[in-house]
Amino acid sequence: MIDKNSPLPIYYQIQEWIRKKMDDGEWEPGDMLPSERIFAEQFNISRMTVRQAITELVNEGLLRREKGKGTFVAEKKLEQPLQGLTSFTEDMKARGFQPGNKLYEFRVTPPSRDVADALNMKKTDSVYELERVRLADNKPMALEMTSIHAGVVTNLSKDIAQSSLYNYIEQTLGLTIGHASQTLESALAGEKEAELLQIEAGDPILWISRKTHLQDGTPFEYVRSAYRGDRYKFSIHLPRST
Ligand code: 16G
Repeated sequence: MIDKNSPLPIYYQIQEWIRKKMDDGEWEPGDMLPSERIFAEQFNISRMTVRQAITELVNEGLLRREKGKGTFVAEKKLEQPLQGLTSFTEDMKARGFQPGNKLYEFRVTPPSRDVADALNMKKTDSVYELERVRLADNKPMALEMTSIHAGVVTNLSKDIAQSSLYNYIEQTLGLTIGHASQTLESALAGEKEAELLQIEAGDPILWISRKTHLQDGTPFEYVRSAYRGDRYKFSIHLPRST
């Protein structure tokens, strides 16, 4: 399988061999790879070469290393379209995952200056501040820090924050969610994001900030969400504009 006379570098041939095992479904997400030693013996090559091949696939996100355990086939990333104003609960259900929430923070406070600016609020108004880790089939996908205008979205409770906010706004309060604007920024997880998302500090994350309005234009939500870089890729449809 490894051709030492080939112009293709050996580490690259190992990578192609691993990719094929994954494409053929022989190795599935969660499966543990043989150790570097076994690989090296099997192909009669150095462990350094094996490590180089594997490290690149880890960097690509196809494999993941767990300290003290080994190297595993990574979960497939979830593809999230960027157009369309949907909620986390809707997105997960549409994919057949069980949506979940871990609520870390729930409080009512005066708005910070940023939030007051974003939501056109006065200093004397109140916001609900929620900190939630969003789960799919019990696995952490994103950390959301949400500020909700308490004068617009009324009577929010911990129970509601533990299920779907948008469902409450639309079905219970009878309000119509209209449009949102978002920005995306790549970053590395700090200690807090790492702990809550069950990743390592320094792992890649994507910050998405969303400001959401009701149909009549009233802004009601300002959210900052950290998405796990190993769980998400984002797609967008681009009609040609002239
Ligand atoms: C999404 C939205 C977030 C919204 C939440 C409501 C982004 C970046 N964020 O996660 O703004 O608050 O859905 O979800 O898309 P829920 O109805 O399940 O609580």
